[in-house]
Amino acid sequence: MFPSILEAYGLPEDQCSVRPFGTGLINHTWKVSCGPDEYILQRINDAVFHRPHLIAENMDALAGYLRTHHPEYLFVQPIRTRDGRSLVQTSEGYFRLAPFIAGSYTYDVVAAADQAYQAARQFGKFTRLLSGFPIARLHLTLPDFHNLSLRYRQFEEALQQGNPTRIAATGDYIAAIRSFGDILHTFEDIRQHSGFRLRVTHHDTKISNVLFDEAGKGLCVIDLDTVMPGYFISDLGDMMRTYLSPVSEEEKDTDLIIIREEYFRAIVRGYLSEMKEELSTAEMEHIVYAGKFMIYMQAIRFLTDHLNDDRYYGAKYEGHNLVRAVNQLTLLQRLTEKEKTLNGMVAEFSELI
Ligand code: GN1
Ligand code: MG
Repeated sequence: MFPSILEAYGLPEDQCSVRPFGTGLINHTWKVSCGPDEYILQRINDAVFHRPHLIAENMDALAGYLRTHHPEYLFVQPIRTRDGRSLVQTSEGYFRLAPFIAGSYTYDVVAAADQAYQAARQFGKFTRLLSGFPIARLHLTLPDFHNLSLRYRQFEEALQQGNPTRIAATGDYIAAIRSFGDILHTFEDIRQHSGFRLRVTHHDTKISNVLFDEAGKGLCVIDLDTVMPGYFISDLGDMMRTYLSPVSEEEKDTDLIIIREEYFRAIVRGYLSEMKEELSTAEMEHIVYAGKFMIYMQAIRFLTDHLNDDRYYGAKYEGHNLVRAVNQLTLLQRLTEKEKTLNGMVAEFSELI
């Protein structure tokens, strides 16, 4: 499949090597090296993104805005094919190519609080720089992606139509999801609340979506497929979900799941260093909620997928998505236990920053 793609970009196939890169669950990524020139090639999962061209149009619109208003921002834009297309469609799916930024690094796990700080700053900066962008121009590449109400409904549907054996065996976890229903109700209030604004939101703020320089400073954010109008709780919350615990959503040993307070501080400090002026009082009051919201939604999504025989995320072993769901439920429990302490920390630095 690669020769025809490389050819579309005018890259000499015999001088290029292609190897797998990164760990995403949805898209496939490769690093392409052609002598000194390096690129990132991605196949867009069109079972998830039904209209890949919408992603390309969003990229163009954001790039245009940033070029005019913030020309100094490093925006990693896909390269055009020789005949001007931003995507290559083959029998294997849709592909796009972007330059690999020389001297940039990505991390798969957050190994120091400063990385969390740097990443949070970059995601905050991205939203802030685009605060004047006409949000209605962004296509919804995944409609209802972070709509918790819909995710909850899909969970309830899975309870009706999913795998009966799995449903019967997971009663405790189903009950646990139900017991956190207040998170859903708060989300429903947020959607009606005039103090919550829809902004340009990344929607996938894991650490591997930030480029760092050699000295460990954040450079920019990447993987912009899910950039859509959204609430700040999505981006801030997904950082909490993925940076607070020393172990990832894949960990089976729930004893290892803990909330690292210094990472919480780093995330909030980094994010507010860019976003403090943007957020309303009501939004500032929902900083810890952001983490609960995203962890809860991910627990629901993993459990739903388990009940639906893993049709969305796939599974590398029997019960994989159940392991992930239990992991996320544990993380949610641990965060909830610390809620008071964390709220106290937020109150402290909202005065300081
Ligand atoms: C998916 O593909 P990846 O790993 O970037 C998912 C996210 C989940 C994440 C959980 C389009 O992201 O929403 O949080 O898995 N993306 C999509 O690991 O569903
Ligand atoms: Mg992603």
